[in-house]
Amino acid sequence: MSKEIVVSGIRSTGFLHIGNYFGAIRNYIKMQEEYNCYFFVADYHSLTTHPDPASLKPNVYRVLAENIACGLDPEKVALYVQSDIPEIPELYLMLNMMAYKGELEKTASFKEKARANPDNVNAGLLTYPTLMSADILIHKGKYVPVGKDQEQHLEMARNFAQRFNHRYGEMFPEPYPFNFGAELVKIPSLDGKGKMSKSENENATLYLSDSDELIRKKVMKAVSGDAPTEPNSVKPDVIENLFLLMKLVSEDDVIAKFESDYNACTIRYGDMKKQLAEDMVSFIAPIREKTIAIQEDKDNLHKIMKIGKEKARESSVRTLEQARKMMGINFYC
Ligand code: AQP
Repeated sequence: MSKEIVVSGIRSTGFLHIGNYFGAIRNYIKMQEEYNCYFFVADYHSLTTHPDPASLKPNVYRVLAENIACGLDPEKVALYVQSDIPEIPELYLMLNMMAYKGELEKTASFKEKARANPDNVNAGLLTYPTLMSADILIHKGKYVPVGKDQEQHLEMARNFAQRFNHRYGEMFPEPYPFNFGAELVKIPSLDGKGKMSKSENENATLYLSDSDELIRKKVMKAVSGDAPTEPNSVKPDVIENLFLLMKLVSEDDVIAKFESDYNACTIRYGDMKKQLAEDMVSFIAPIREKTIAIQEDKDNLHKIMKIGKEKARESSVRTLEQARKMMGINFYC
């Protein structure tokens, strides 16, 4: 039986963080064993907000290296760079004919980014969901391992797939976000304001490249507030966030101890943060070290990119030919 198809990408807009890891990459690594996986560096998507050529190149290499350092095996998956696949922008153009201005303008991420950068509300930003749909549909992807912030984009991808199928005939499966049956994840920033991010909230985001000292410094500065005064009281959001982070990297008995201290009102947030910092250091340091080694070997990275490109183009060329035919764009036969 043929394996089900998985597609997901990460923008090359900076250093990867534990939100990218626990929201997306952790699932990539699990899924590579049982699914037919296409994972890519979304360099075109970066241009909507980060058009600087000098930083694009190192960012692309680093995202590739960080994915591999986290455990992604380029022999098991197609690991490629988005702009190496010319069929993606062609399908993007086709899907744009089925995407309406009103629905694109209503997308939460568009509204957020347009508000944050009023001088750069470009058409690429508006049509981000159609490019993301093309990324997925070009391989007829069924599952998309992503963080919670991508839920709405996936809903739009399903709409575009349905519209194409309705207008031109059955062609695309409807893609769904995937997290092994669990809720999609959102890793909060350490200041309690929004999510960890590559290009915002840098002091409140834990990057996979942070030094041990920097990790300790950031975690110790995490917002915590006053200790509880009533036993078994409801945790404020910032404390929920600290426990959420602890559940990602700490041992069960450590978490249980701090839970019980919290409920007994004996918790010392300083101690909790110290423990969390050490557990984060143990998690991040090996990935950081591996990334450095992988990044140094450019020849190997080029080889990996080329192999990934070949694998990804095989299915992209097939899909695009089929889409052109169904749309009536096949004049030489
Ligand atoms: N904080 C987060 N928690 C859980 N998942 C997250 N992801 C991002 N931040 C979190 C997931 O990581 C994958 C790659 O994200 P992206 O590069 O495509 O873009 P993004 O969502 O805009 O991520 P950033 O890091 O915040 O980037 P910038 O700063 O460039 O905008 C996605 O699966 C995403 O859900």
